[in-house]
Amino acid sequence: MRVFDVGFTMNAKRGLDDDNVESPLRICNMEHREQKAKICFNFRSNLFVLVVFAVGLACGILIGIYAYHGSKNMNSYQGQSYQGTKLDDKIPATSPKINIEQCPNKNPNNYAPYESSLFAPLTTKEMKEVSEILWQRRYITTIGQTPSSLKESFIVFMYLYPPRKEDAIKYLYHNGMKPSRYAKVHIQRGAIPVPDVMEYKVGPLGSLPEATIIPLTSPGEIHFNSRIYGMVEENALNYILNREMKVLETLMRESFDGATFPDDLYINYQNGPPGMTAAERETRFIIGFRAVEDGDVLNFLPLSGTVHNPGTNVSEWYSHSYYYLNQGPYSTASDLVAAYNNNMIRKVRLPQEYRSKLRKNAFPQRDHSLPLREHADQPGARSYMPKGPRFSINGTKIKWMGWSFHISGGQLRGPALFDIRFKGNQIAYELALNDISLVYAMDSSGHNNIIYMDASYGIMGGYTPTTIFRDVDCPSYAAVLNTSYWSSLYQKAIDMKSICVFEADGHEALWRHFSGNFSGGMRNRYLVVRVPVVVGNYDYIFEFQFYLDGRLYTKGKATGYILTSFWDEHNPNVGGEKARDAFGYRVSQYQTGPIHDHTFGFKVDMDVIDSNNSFETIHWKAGNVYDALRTLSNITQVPPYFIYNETRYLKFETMQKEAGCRLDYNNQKLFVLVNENKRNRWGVKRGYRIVPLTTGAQSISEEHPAMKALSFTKYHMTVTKRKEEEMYLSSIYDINRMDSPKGHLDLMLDNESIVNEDIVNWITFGVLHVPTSEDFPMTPSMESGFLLKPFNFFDTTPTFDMPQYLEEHGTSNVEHEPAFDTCVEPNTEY
Ligand SMILES: *[C@@H]1O[C@H](CO)[C@@H](O)[C@H](O)[C@H]1NC(C)=O
Ligand SMILES: *[C@@H]1O[C@H](CO)[C@@H](O)[C@H](O)[C@H]1NC(C)=O
Ligand SMILES: *[C@@H]1O[C@H](CO)[C@@H](O)[C@H](O)[C@H]1NC(C)=O
Ligand SMILES: *[C@@H]1O[C@H](CO)[C@@H](O)[C@H](O)[C@H]1NC(C)=O
Ligand SMILES: *[C@@H]1O[C@H](CO)[C@@H](O)[C@H](O)[C@H]1NC(C)=O
Ligand SMILES: *[C@@H]1O[C@H](CO)[C@@H](O)[C@H](O)[C@H]1NC(C)=O
Ligand SMILES: *[C@@H]1O[C@H](CO)[C@@H](O)[C@H](O)[C@H]1NC(C)=O
Ligand SMILES: *[C@@H]1O[C@H](CO)[C@@H](O)[C@H](O)[C@H]1NC(C)=O
Ligand SMILES: [Cu+2]
Repeated sequence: MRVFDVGFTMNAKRGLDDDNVESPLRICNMEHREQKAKICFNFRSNLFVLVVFAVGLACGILIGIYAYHGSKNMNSYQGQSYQGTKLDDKIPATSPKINIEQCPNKNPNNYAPYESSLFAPLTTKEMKEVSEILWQRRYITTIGQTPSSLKESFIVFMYLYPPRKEDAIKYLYHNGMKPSRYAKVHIQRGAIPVPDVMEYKVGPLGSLPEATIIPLTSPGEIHFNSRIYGMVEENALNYILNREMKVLETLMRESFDGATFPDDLYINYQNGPPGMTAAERETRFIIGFRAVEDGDVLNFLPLSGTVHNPGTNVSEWYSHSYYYLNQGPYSTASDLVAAYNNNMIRKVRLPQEYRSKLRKNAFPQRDHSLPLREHADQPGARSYMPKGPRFSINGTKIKWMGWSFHISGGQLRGPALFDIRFKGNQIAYELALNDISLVYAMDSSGHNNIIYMDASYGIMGGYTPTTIFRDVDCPSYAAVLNTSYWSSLYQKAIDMKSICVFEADGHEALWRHFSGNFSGGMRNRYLVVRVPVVVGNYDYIFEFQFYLDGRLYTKGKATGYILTSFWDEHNPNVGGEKARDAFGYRVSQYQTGPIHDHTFGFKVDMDVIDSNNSFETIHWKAGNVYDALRTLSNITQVPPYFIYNETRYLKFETMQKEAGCRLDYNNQKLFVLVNENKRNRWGVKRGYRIVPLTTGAQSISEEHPAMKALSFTKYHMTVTKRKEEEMYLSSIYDINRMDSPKGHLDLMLDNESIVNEDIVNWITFGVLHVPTSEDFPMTPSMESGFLLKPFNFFDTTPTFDMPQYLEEHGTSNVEHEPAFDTCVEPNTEY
């Protein structure tokens, strides 16, 4: 688990003048440009340069011009005559030099081993160490191989157990000792007489003989039947259902265009929760076409059932509650087949040749029968770094333009950042994704009431590994960090390219002003940490954007395949229009897109300057002037200069006790973390504002059986006093033990004081997803998030320590960004 570099080739230097800007430009502005660009990018020797000099010359100029961000040459590129502006006349001081040199490709990474970082995700090496400790001490029966049955004990998950905050702060700020690294390990213990699931803390890492194994749960506390689904269980379920599939063979062939199991059909088990109590294990399944991939969720069929599968003894498992086209339940597959054969139930016949079209309908490939859009055969706009990266990576510590922070995270909860500082100030100790919940609604026997809590599957690699797609997820000049996850299937750590870091050009002004006396502005550039992950059908993209003015955006985006439900136009619950049902729209020939939400839960442990903070809710009010003034003074008369008796005003409130808050557009509030003991130059308490950018809110009631497990979704923001043991806002087991949840957010709300305390804000945001035909087969990404924004934190606009653009009219007072030579975007590979 290391950081991948941004590529490192020093290329032949080719200086060129910019005399012939216009004509070579036109040469390159043709269909073949892409091909030529490749030749240019691949310059590796002077000989080659000579051979293709002419092509290179034209192309190099083009690339230089194309990428140059001044407006001058962009205008000629557009074929318009160039109209000089004052801006261009002043910056840069020398006219841009066009050459075909590759941009300096300084590596931002110093390759310090992750293990040296306090917060780094657990590395492959460390996971190996942890597994060896556990194997040696016979905590597990499965050693280094795929577990073959639930009767074995094996390691299910493994990730960093972060240091205690107190110890970390001592080390980071007060020359304290460096805290050791520990792993958190989940072990499914099928091999013991009363099977269960245990959690352990293992470490210190790197000290093999001395390492200790500390149980974090007591035996039996996590019921074996609350276990997380995995391949071992799926294989056992398949084993149980294989013989039933034989019973259903004819029914399936007749109904589903000749399809057979397992060649054309597969059994999907991800239809949780598995029962209402911790002791229950009832696994619903539904049949789907294997059209585009093994876990195809776009082509479910109206055939479902349930497997009773508690414990480890597969001989005691059985299937029941079979449904066909929502007709049932039938206790066995044979009962269903009997009803089918006696024509006692309504039947479905998918049209002949239907199966042959499935892949075409669902595979996300360019449709070559459609004409390309105009100019779509030309490459799109690109960015590059003229003098190499302005950020650095040391282990997992990132620094950029006054910001510094550590990247962390793990396979279950996904990405996290620690010790975020801006201009030497503490801003946040931890900013971490904790969970993603989805509550589905649909009219389908196998699928209704599905609830997913994605941390239970593993957000960063546990369930589905991920990789960065170069030039799609991030620009090609991004640096990529690898992280590892523990594969419970193979019982070893697996490395993946999971995080990219780059400076982005926002192509806009961060601020600007034009007046008679001056023109001034600053181009908005920001650092991006982006983490695309995959959880089954959905891909999520998490993103942290660090701005020059101290703002920090956190975003969650959802894309990928929607989960569909079978469209049955003769379903009596479908209305007359035959185009939608109560739970969504028909989106394809035999598919509906059932409604659901994607709700992201983050832990945001801000430390505004230090950890003694208070939470202010500032009410954005409107009312009469008298009431407004009375909020802070004792006036008895409204002053005469108010020309209206109604005004807006602020009402300041310091939240005293732990509580959850919901956004309410009719009673708007600002949420601000302040440090009561630190004031800015103007006497105002220094703070950071939390701005939710959400569009979703929980609508299901507190009585819903899953609402305890999902209690973080009740609020947009929950404020609690920080406690080491209140690590996450949900427990990965709670959705599998809805009657006895043990680790959800509501349990933290015990009325403690949050004034001048170390406070955690649990922030919930998300999107309500009503899939439409545009989401089939592929959902373009939807986003939501929140913003942390300095709020009287600085004495003045905090960007005047950066180069910027300014021209004081009628004087020689001029400022500009650093000058640069145009260069060719490096051909980075990652
Ligand atoms: C598994 O269940 C079967 C059927 O009830 C029983 O005969 C067998 O003894 C059980 N095996 C174990 C190891 O308990
Ligand atoms: C990288 O971080 C380590 C501490 O983890 C520190 O000792 C080292 O000096 C750092 N290197 C650079 C180049 O900053
Ligand atoms: C990152 O992970 C990828 C995928 O496993 C691997 O091919 C690559 O070598 C890793 N890179 C580093 C620097 O470890
Ligand atoms: C603004 O510019 C005008 C015209 O150049 C000049 O007369 C005036 O003094 C300037 N004002 C200030 C405040 O600099
Ligand atoms: C926080 O406040 C407590 C008591 O009010 C005080 O003892 C402690 O030193 C403060 N911590 C910081 C970092 O200021
Ligand atoms: C308002 O009046 C009360 C009683 O007269 C007094 O105690 C208090 O200090 C006054 N508050 C302000 C803000 O003037
Ligand atoms: C403004 O409204 C308040 C509340 O309705 C009322 O008491 C007050 O007399 C009004 N003042 C004026 C100047 O109308
Ligand atoms: C919280 O504490 C206050 C007093 O500090 C008390 O009035 C209130 O009932 C308590 N609420 C709960 C839910 O315990
Ligand atoms: Cu969705």
